[in-house]
Amino acid sequence: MTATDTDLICAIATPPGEGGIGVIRLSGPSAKRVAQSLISVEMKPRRAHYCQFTAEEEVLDDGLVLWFPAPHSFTGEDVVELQGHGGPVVQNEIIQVLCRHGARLARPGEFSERAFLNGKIDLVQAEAIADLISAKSRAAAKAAMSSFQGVFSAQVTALEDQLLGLRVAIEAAIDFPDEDIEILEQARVGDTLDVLITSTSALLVQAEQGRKLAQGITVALVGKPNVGKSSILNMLAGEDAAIVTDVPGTTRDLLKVDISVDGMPLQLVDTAGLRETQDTVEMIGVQRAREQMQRADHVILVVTAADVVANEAGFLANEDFEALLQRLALEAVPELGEVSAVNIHLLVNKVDLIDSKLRGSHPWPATYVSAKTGEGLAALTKKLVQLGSGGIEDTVFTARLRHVHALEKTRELLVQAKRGISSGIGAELVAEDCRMAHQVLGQIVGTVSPDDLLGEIFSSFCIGK
Ligand SMILES: Nc1nc2c(ncn2[C@@H]2O[C@H](COP(=O)(O)OP(=O)(O)OP(=O)(O)O)[C@@H](O)[C@H]2O)c(=O)[nH]1
Ligand SMILES: [Mg+2]
Repeated sequence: MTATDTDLICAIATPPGEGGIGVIRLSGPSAKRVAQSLISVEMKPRRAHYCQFTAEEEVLDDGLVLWFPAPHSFTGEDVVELQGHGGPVVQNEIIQVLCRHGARLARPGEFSERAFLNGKIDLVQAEAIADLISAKSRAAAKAAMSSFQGVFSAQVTALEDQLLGLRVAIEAAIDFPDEDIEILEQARVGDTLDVLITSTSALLVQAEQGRKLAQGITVALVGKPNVGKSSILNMLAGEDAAIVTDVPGTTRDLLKVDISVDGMPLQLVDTAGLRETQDTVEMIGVQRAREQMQRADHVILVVTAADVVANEAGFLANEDFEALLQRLALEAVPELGEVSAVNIHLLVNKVDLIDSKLRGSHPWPATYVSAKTGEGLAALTKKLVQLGSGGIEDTVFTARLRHVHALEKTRELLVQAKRGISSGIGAELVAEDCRMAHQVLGQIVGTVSPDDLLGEIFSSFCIGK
């Protein structure tokens, strides 16, 4: 699609249902002419006119009409807003009249897509609008506003500029093919690459935080069958979302539940208990649980108090916590290899089943709960808030997974280019890595944006935005 594909689109821009005011938006070259067919006042640019909206001499509604002539509008096209009463029947009737006069219903996000195609905003800013609308906390709304104002885009663009400068230096070196590597060295290409790799890594850390803030983190509950994973999910969700029975292997599939802790969006994922099984369905469930363990932002490894209480003396004292965590995690997912204790947290459930005098001494930084009695729920909630808000106070802007992936790929290509220089592979290959890095980076703000990428981004928007 190009910016010239501009037929007239219309949509109800306010939320569905009844409201004091309902806004209908029109965008396209014929917006003014088509809107004019409903009203008798002659619209002036950027002025609010109070008038009646009529069709075939019948008054449908009354309210304000505003005309924003191109290019000074949200989409960069002629835009008209009809601000009438917020009733679904009356608004749909007006939409039908507009469609009879040549408008068509906008697809989700089509107004923002046009704003992007007409150069009013870049892709990151367009996504920030959607993030601002769906923000679940004040911190998320504030960070989305920063992205909309271009804070993230400016940093990406600065990287793009540096990368462009580097590519120019490399291409210049290629003009002297006999001595290209020496010339790359002279042009200090390696040093510039180091700087770029460091800046990309720093931006990646910020983008990852921004993603967690905007989209919430994913926390997977994993462990052996019957340890109480589903019971814990139900306790946190405040409803019986998952089936709980005393039969090991009850949960077969992933169950995702969105919860909010202290205003922080968080997705909990219940998983099938990990064990060797011949049951085909359970086997697939166990495989999914293992995949989820690698994909989630944080993993809560659930064990029962009985697993960690050795004897009357209390909790296993002779096993170092880190070692215990490694052992349990490796039992769960052998292919994980060395695990990062940062992302795996131990939850000891069923503490109600052990002698109360043993409960006081908790030797490890684990969370101790009973899904049956609710003991330890406050500590678990506190733990989740801690996981969800890790570093959030430093989060400057919102970002999305696709931005994070693009930055990771960019860094990978830059590292590859740097290795290429060190091993003397030839300037052409270094140039190619840098070209690809530049292209991947360009996808973030939309300097390079294949149509399918745009379709994917804008289809997640609400109608009328
Ligand atoms: N006494 C006690 N029983 C519990 C507790 N949590 C769960 N249970 C019981 O343990 C059994 C298994 O609970 P689930 O929540 O289904 O366990 P799960 O880990 O999801 O099991 P799978 O889905 O089979 O992997 C049920 O009978 C629960 O009622 C607890 O804190 N204390
Ligand atoms: Mg279960």
